[in-house]
Amino acid sequence: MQDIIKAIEEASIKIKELIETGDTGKSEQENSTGDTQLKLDIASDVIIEDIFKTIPSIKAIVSEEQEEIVNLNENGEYLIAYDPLDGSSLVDVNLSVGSIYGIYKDNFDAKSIIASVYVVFGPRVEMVVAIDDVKMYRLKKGKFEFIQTITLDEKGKLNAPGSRQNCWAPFHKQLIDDIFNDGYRLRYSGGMVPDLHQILLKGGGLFSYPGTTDRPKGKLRQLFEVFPFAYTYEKANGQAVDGFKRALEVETTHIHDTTPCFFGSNTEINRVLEVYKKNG
Ligand code: AFP
Repeated sequence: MQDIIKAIEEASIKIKELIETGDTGKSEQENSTGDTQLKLDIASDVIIEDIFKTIPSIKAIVSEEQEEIVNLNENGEYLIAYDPLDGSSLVDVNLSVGSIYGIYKDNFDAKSIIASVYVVFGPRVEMVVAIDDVKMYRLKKGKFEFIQTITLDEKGKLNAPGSRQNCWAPFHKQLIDDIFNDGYRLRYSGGMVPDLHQILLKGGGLFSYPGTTDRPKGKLRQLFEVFPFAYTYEKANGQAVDGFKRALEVETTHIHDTTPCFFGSNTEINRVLEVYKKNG
């Protein structure tokens, strides 16, 4: 596993350079769900794949930017699903973005995830590794240095409500309004990595990207985005659900499946479950 963490560190240093100097323009290509790929998406994907190809313990990889699974080493032990540069559309407006990695054993599905890593590219570059607990490292003079172990409080103060509000179910709108009426602060950048990182570091709150009338299955991808952060939030004493059950109990039928998702500290997630079970 340490060879994979080292590989992610190496890729992240190169992606930092790419973000600072690379072309933020659109490419001619589209990804599997018809989104026009940014040149940064493709370039960061190439950086990661080229490095992972040199790691014998990696059996296969799948990227949010690619259609199919890429088999690497028959005798490899681990499967990795990753989002090379999530929120890449925010780079040209100079907002924080990130890379997300889910490390799986035997299958690409929720119950097979055994570790998760995400990297935030913001004013500083920070990597958060979740295996048995959740540890944060910061890039300093070309090296990732341990900073702290992260644990969520029971209750938070931040609310990050995603998706199109005019497509929300009335009971979801009521839930989000009630949470703001209880004094929670709005913190939503449009990049799930910095948004979920902030809630983790500030001790708690709620990030939500529900199913909506325009996207009943949500927008965020199970294997590349939701399951890795669900693993991290659970290891940090928080929760991640789809509104009705643990996100890590969601079934995957296609590698690019999406799911509604809610991440947060226990108080807020229990509130979501209560409202969704009553209304959903
Ligand atoms: P992009 O990668 O297309 O910028 O989307 C970012 C993202 O996947 C995730 O990081 C955000 O939380 C979410 O989508 C933002 O979606 P909305 O723009 O619908 O709020």
